[in-house]
Amino acid sequence: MAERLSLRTLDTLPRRLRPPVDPRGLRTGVVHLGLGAFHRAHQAAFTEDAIVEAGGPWGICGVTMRSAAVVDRLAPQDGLYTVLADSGAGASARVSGVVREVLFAGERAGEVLARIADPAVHVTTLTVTEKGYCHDPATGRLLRADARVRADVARSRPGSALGLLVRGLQARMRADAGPMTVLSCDNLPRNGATLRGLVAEFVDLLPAAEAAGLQAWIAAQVRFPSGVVDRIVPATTEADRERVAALLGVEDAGVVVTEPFRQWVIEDDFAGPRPAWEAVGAQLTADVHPYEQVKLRMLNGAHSALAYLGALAGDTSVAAAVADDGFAGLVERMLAEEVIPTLDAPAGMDLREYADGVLRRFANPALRHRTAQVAMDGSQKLPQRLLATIRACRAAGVEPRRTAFAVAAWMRWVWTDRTDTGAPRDLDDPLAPELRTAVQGCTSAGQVVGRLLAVTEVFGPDLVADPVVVALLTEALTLLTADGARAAARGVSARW
Ligand code: CS2
Repeated sequence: MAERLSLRTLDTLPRRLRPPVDPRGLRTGVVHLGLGAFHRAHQAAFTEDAIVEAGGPWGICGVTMRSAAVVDRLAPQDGLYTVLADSGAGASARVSGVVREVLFAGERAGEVLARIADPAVHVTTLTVTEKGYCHDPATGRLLRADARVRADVARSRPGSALGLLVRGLQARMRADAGPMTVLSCDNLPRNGATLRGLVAEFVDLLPAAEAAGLQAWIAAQVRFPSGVVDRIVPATTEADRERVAALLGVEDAGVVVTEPFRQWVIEDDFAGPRPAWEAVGAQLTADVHPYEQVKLRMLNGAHSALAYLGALAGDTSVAAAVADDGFAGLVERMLAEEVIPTLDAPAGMDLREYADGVLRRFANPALRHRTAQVAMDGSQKLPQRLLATIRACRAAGVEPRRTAFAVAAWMRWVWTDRTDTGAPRDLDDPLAPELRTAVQGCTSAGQVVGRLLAVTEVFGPDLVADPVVVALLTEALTLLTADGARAAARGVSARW
């Protein structure tokens, strides 16, 4: 077994691969909840670059939420890991040293709370995925009956992101440790305001005396800016780890592979000090909303469309799905004719160019982003990615045919238990039991559309009442079922 990447082996690495900031002297100023690959390739990379530009004690205490796996990978490496950015035409690698502590909330919640209450920490960031917010995706409200919420309201050593945040902020209030910025980095609409609302709803569930003081303290001391994050970061594979080991000369169990592109737009609403992210390409702005709609409806909407269509057709990667002319044509026209006309372009942004860029990025052959990974948790993703476009088109009196086709592909994914090529499909979704029950025994596309549209956590109350939407979905699902995704998409691309 080769040696492992760590502070001890750091000086054996080729100089150009070493972290640009000496991790040994770096103090912690940020707590991050959800230490997955995305955080390591995105906010952590921005933060390390910001330290190079402007200094600051902005080491990160990374917290994993659902399992100890990432801690097991990173703790023996003193938090070090490699970011390999690959455009498909060329790659560059660098070891990052900005993550200075790693904690598994399931075992060390007390330390996480202490960190959030530490006066040296000024920012808490989150990437806990859509389902990590314990909210109703259609309304953004807290799922008060959710088992994670109920358990965490009752205990002082919580396990959910909301529980950790609320108890951490409570500890901070008690320690009189000063203001805090809580910055969501998940693909949710109005993520800052949504998180602020969820925290407030959670606090309301605490005993009255605790809730009153805490609610007022949070309102006065904590800011929840919204943010838009973008970088494609697929799950790391064994082949990626082998590739990086060959570069480093030591093993790295924490490798992340990504694209060169990265974007971060942040609402300029901080409670106190922060890393100089704007010095390294992040954009600070008064209103992120237009950027957010572009990102969620264009990039993520197209991603989900390709993921369901591709997964149904047996394309295991997004790059393979976008190489299919029928799928690419459908998604291109969805963006051009249904999504872009309903968006307000942020100043200086050309949405046609953005659409081309998105499809080019999806085609990156180096990423091998699995369609099944993007297809996961559709119930939490559909509202902001695809249904928002359907609503905007309907409000403008337009028929959102292609967006409905993408939603029908999700419905097909839920309904069938085999892909078009006969492989079993795995419905990986927090609402899987409800969705399976909804489509049980259905024998026609029309029935499936009716049953799934009635799942209000996803579709709200309005879409089922719109006969145009029902008809478009039924037509698309009928085609997808009869012809399979590939032939159906090819057919409609030629006809519509
Ligand atoms: C993807 C996103 O998994 C998914 O649902 O659409 O993670 C996507 O790769 C990122 O938002 C890109 O910024």
